[in-house]
Amino acid sequence: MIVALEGKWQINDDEGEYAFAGNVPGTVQGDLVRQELVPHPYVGLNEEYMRDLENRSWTYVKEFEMDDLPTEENVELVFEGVDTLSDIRLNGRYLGSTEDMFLEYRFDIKDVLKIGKNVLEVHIKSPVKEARTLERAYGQLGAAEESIRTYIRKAQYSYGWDWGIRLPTSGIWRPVYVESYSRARLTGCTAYLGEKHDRNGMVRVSGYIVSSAGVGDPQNYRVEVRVDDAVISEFPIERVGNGVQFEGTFPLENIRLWFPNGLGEQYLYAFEFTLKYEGVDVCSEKTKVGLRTVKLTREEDAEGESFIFTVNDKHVFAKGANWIPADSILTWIRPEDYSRLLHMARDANMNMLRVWGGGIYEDKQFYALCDELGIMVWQDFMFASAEYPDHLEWFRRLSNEEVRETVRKLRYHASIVLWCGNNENNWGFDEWPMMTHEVNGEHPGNRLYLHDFPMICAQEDPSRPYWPSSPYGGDRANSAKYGDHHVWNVWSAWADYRSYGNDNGRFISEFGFQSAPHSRTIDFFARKEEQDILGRVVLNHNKQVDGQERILRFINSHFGLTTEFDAFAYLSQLNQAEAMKFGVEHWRARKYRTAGTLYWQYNDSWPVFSWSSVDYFKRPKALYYYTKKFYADILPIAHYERSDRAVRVMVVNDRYEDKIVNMLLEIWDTGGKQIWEKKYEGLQILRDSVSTIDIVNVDEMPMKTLSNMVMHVSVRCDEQEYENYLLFDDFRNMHLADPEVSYVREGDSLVFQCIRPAFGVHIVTEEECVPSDDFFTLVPSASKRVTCSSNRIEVRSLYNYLNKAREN
Ligand code: BMA
Repeated sequence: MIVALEGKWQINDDEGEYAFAGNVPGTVQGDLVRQELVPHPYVGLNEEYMRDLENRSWTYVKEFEMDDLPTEENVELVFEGVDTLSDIRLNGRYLGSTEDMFLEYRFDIKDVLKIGKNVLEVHIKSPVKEARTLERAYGQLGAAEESIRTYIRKAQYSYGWDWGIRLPTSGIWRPVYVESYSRARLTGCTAYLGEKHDRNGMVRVSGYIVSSAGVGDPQNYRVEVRVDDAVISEFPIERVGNGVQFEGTFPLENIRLWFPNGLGEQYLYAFEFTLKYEGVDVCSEKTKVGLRTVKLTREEDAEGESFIFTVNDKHVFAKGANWIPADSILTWIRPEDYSRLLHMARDANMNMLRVWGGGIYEDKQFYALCDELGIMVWQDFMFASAEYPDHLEWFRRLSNEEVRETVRKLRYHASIVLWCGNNENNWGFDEWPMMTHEVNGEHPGNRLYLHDFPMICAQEDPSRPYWPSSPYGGDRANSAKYGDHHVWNVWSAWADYRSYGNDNGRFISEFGFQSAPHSRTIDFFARKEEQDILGRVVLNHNKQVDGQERILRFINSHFGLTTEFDAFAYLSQLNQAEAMKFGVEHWRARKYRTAGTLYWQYNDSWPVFSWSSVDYFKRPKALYYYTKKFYADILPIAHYERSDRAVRVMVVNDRYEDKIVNMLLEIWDTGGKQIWEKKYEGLQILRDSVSTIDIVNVDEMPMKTLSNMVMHVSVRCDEQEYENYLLFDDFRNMHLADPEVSYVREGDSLVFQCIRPAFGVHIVTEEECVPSDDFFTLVPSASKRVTCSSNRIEVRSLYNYLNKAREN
């Protein structure tokens, strides 16, 4: 039986200044904002009002009535997540404390619960004061951003990040309830594919049996497993170490495998695990499980060592991005937010997201959706860009407990393809000046990533690989020759995106470029008069030191000087999209020598100028639309090799099928004249590879200068058009003429055409609406169909914005 304790709780701070009824699940900060007791921290400069709250401690009180007491022998109070350090009392009796926001806490309350009124009290300590005290006691460790964060097992980004507001929340962020049950319950049930031959294979199952009253003699229990409603078998349970568990193996025929998006279906078997005591059902757990195998293929080769995800014995080029928490106030994330963001990722042809180590282990709904949508998850453990005090026994124990529980809880998800020890800590040990401490000859934290976590993963979950860090591999963690690689010379170290062309990393797990959010999102946090590139409000909404300065620097290199705000915002997005396109094309053309690109970052946690492709309100930026194209499974690429004065025309085919395609290659000048064209018919592009179609020498073309030319490639495959384009110079050096873009409406579609080549064609809609394409390129020979629900639109392109930028 479950007694939910959600809903309104009474909340007070220790100083007696605040007293209000707040929500559970919820946070103090979230409630105060929603009740307008403090100004919205995402607007203007209001972030600073949050500072006072982070130093306070709070008491959450819930009174609840029990008409009867549960009759079962186990009566537990369950907290699925407390944020973060708390002492818990029921009816005046101290039950215990919480010290990790990612852990579930259970307390035996069989003897504490009463008939009639019960009073539950959770005293939550300031995460800042406590962390400061620990830092004072044990010393400051090297860390990006706020260093005190390393002492507390709380989402690391909440203390502020280079895209994140400082908002260390306090609250009860996941459900709370009383759970009573007889005998025992099941937890961590999982199934995965062992050996496989053709369509048949061995399925392995396992899980734990737990009980606060004691499990008793395991011999009396069995676990029955059903798959898609058919009883498969019953398995005995036994004591192993200090756990009671079941394990079993059974053959399954005609297996429908789970595949990543683009490579096949995402079949999910309905598993049901039923615990039986002397033949009688005790409880059951239902889970949907995709069956697949996954390994990391790492083989020595001429460039170093490969780093390829291999799913069901097929190599997969990982196309995706890095995921951060979808809100800085976690309890504001609704199921529909996860659904929308993950569907958008799938629709942009992504097949992988990396859940980054400075955030959270996401909600179960996140992983369930990734299973359904075929989005592979690279799952970091929550340690990021810092040294961690694993020399303190309590910290090491807590970190291990957190990782063990997380692995048990999430391991049945087919979508998770990798456990990864941390974000950037090992890179920091090797190269960051602030991360040079050593304790007993070891970097703080390293025993966790190199010793403890791999051992826990091997014990709990043989169904996927473990990797110590991102980036990792070789004698330097951020080596380009081994393992995965973060590319931050571009952007962070001020290099231009063309430098991606010199990076031959084996798997690019981070690279990125900043931009403005959608204009409606800017309107949310800045009044029109505050919309100034270097104004205070705008600067407070770009958390990277010199973030705006970089945006300006790169706009200047590619588009020319810009001070007008709207043009700046638009150009920042187009620049970001062009930058990611340039990198992805370079790395996809190296298919499997580079085996994946995860750009930084997919989403935002508040309205901000950042590296994201979809902003906080889930409004797509130019990059989102570019992503759909540069991650398509058929990608034509025209690459200009300056030294050879030749264009190499290639087609990447990620499908596991050979294809026969037609291709059209054209060169247009920006004045609207077609300079050249070549048609290719019946071209064969081989499965899972990159085919070079042609090498075109530009000196053989009938044109005097390359500067004002655009090469347009279009490939027709299975009735679908895949397009791309190549410029020979930066926009700032080109003479753009008015493209005269026009459109006609056909039903709910708009069909666009132009007289002269048009770049970054942008549909500005009066009503909120997400068109199916935006920021696209047009040439006079092609038209473009876009679905768009808004009737009142204005169409602009780069030409208009550049004029605006220059007039100013
Ligand atoms: C990487 C990430 C984050 C950071 C991003 C942008 O280093 O792991 O720490 O937000 O770059 O600087």
